[in-house]
Amino acid sequence: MYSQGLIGADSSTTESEEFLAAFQSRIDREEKIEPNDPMPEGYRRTLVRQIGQHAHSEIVGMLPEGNWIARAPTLRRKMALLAKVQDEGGHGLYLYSAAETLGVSREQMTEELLAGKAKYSSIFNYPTLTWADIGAIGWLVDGAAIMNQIPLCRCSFGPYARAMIRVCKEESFHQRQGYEIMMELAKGSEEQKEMAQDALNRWWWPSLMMFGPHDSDSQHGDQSMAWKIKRFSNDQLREKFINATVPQAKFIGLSVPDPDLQWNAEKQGYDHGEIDWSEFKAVVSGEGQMNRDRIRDRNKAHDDGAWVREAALAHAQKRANKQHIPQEAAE
Ligand code: FAQ
Repeated sequence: MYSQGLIGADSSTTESEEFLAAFQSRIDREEKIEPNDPMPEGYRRTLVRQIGQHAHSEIVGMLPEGNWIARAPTLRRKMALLAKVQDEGGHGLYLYSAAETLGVSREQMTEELLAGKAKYSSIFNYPTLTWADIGAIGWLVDGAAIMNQIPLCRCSFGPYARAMIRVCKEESFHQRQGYEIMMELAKGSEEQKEMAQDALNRWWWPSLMMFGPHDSDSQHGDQSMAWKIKRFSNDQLREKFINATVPQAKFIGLSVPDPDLQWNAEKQGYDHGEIDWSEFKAVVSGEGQMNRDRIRDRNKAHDDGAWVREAALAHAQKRANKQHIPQEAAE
């Protein structure tokens, strides 16, 4: 999805087998790869793609929840949500910084996002219709994000792995605040319980889509696993998420909207129904309910923030000039 210019030309054909084997043995020895280390072009491109998409997801992911800050039901809920949305912005910035170590600039990545050319997680193209959606996002979306990101703390690329350690600590708080909202609603009035169930009904399947296509359809999965960028496949992580989350729903008296869901004692996990992959494909290709709104709102936020960037730049230039004068005088 990224333009060729951003990811870089594919020069993998010029890499010798010896070079590729030496790189693979570093990976196999669990050595961390750092930005200035020699690396196959395909490895660099995979990371720019994945980290860039991940960073954009964090930034676009601020929008559905940001929509509810002014309508949070209590001051405590408002403070928690505000802090969470701010954390997501911070996660985006760590991730853009990690991608920058691979030779792409944050400005380039931002331009791709604003032009609607960059991918970000499908989940953020669904609307947040009620307060219970904020609970469902924290519980399910952050829950799925944690399941996917804990193994990324052991990613072979150092800057991505280190960013993930900090991100995961914050995501755990996000998941708990979401589950707590759902728990309170589920034990509240009939209307509140219905609202919680309705949110679970709408967010369950999109949350399962966050893990990506089935392994058999995953274009990048095998190579990313061999390079130890990914430690588990899309389906393995999705199964882990289902197995962890179904008992949490039961515990608060909500039902998972999947008639085929059944405990399978032999595999010690749940059998479940199939995702609607046509919906997934439509959302990923820009036809989800909120794709256009998200890009429009990001562009507006970017334009509204122009004065902040200009002021920060002017301040930095002024400081640089000040520092420069005594240096010249000293010469
Ligand atoms: N949505 O070959 P694979 C968060 C694309 S968490 C959109 O299997 P891969 C926290 C994929 O990019 C959400 N596109 O790809 C938060 C590829 O397209 P490409 C973000 C998807 O990379 C919580 C194509 O399909 N988390 O933001 C999706 O091996 C609450 C083929 O797929 C991450 O990004 C999808 N769901 O595996 C924030 C985690 N799934 O590039 C605010 C890091 C697949 O060829 C509020 N990323 N695609 O055009 C990953 O772990 C991986 O990139 C996967 C996909 C697992 C997402």
